[in-house]
Amino acid sequence: MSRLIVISNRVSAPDGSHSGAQGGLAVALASALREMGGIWFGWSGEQTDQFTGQVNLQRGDGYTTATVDLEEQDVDEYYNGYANRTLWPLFHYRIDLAEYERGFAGGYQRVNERFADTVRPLIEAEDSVWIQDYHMIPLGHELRKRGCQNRIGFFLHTPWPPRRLLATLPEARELVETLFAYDLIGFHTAEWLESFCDFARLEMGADIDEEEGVVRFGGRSVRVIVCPIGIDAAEFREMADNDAARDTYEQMRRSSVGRAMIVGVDRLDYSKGLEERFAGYERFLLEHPEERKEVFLLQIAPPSRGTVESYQRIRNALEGVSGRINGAHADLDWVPIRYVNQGYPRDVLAGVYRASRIGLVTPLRDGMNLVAKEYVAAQDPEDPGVLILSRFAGAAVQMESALLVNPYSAEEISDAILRALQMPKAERIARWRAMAEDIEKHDVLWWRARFIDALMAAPLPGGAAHAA
Ligand code: ADQ
Repeated sequence: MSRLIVISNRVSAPDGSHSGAQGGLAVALASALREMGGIWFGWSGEQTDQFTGQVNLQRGDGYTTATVDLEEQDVDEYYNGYANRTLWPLFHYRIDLAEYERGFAGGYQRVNERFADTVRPLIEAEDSVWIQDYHMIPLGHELRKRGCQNRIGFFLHTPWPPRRLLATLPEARELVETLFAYDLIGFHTAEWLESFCDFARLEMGADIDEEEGVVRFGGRSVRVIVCPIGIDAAEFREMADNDAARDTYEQMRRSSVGRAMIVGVDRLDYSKGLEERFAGYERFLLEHPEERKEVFLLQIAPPSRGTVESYQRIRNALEGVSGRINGAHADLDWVPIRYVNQGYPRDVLAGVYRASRIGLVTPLRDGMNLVAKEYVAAQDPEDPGVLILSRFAGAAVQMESALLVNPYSAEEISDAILRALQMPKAERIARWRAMAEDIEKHDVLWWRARFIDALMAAPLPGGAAHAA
């Protein structure tokens, strides 16, 4: 039986000792590793003076983690640089924020080579390799160069940008060419997959076989699939009922004093549309003065990627906007926005979701968005809250029973808030049920089974075809 080698920027250890990868994704990958046996490889999160390629192996419950330290320059150029200042904004359609620097591109390439050198000796002949996300696009190609003949799959957790945007990246074509080293590429939605195919066809002259779901280029072919990630729905439902969640629920209910809570939970990231969300909420306060003191917005947004300037800017901007809105509208006994900059355990979040009347999830662009699914999973089936969801989140494809909005439109957000507040219970239940059933069916275990089954079904790569 084939072992699984999972490779991602950060790793989650069976004993929880690495804090890198968390949540549903970590659960799914860990369970796949336990079933198939194998290794989870990635960056340790630590820096070292001189890269040695020395692997820190930790054997645990069912699988092994292998991590490697990087040099400070690696972290600057590969992680903070190319991954988070170049690819992340570009892949989220923000070429205004994307920084194109040869130093970043070089560092990204160097670190991917270092990862390939380090992980290659750990891969045995029968293993299947599953590489995660935009940090590691060229890694499969680097492994092929080092003689790796195994099945290798790649999954992208972000959107894939439209071809005209991607064409602004100086090394776009070289980067996309490296993807043809894979046997399988997975995207969350058909839209991201189509954008990839557009670039391959129109910018590179690749041949698309839509029936087979195969893209051919330069004598190589790669299978492409739509494979939307889910959450661990059963776990989340149970969590929403545990002691911590119930305590939080009671606490939130007490502090709401009869007001309807609108909740937003996001990493503090410009892709999540937080400024636009605050603007939409303020619009609601202005347009519906009679409703004002009947609601409040709780926005939980722990800072992320704080060393990157665009993240410092969005943080400052949000402090300014929330402060201004509170200053303009607050009263002796009411504050319109509670803005909280920290992370909470998942069961506490589940309690918060359950105590709310509205979940406001309005990213400007999101590969999927798991918060929307967690929000639904945490609701009381007898009295569920209403999900307001951006049409530009990958999740919108599967969650059409949410109130879908254009997150750039303050008016649409304001209208949706009013509609959600006035929605009869029967409609709330019907909408919730449709989404909850789908979340249960297409959970994270479904996602990883779909990807791994497709990877196993891919023909074993022929030596010549991959001798790039
Ligand atoms: P993210 O951009 O991180 O993920 P998301 O899908 O919403 O976005 O996942 C965030 C996770 O972090 C959720 O599980 C959520 O519960 C948790 N989280 C958020 N805020 C938190 C807080 N304050 N405290 C504790 N936990 C918090 C990327 C892509 C997404 C894609 C996922 C998975 O950008 O589009 O859905 O990967 O593929």
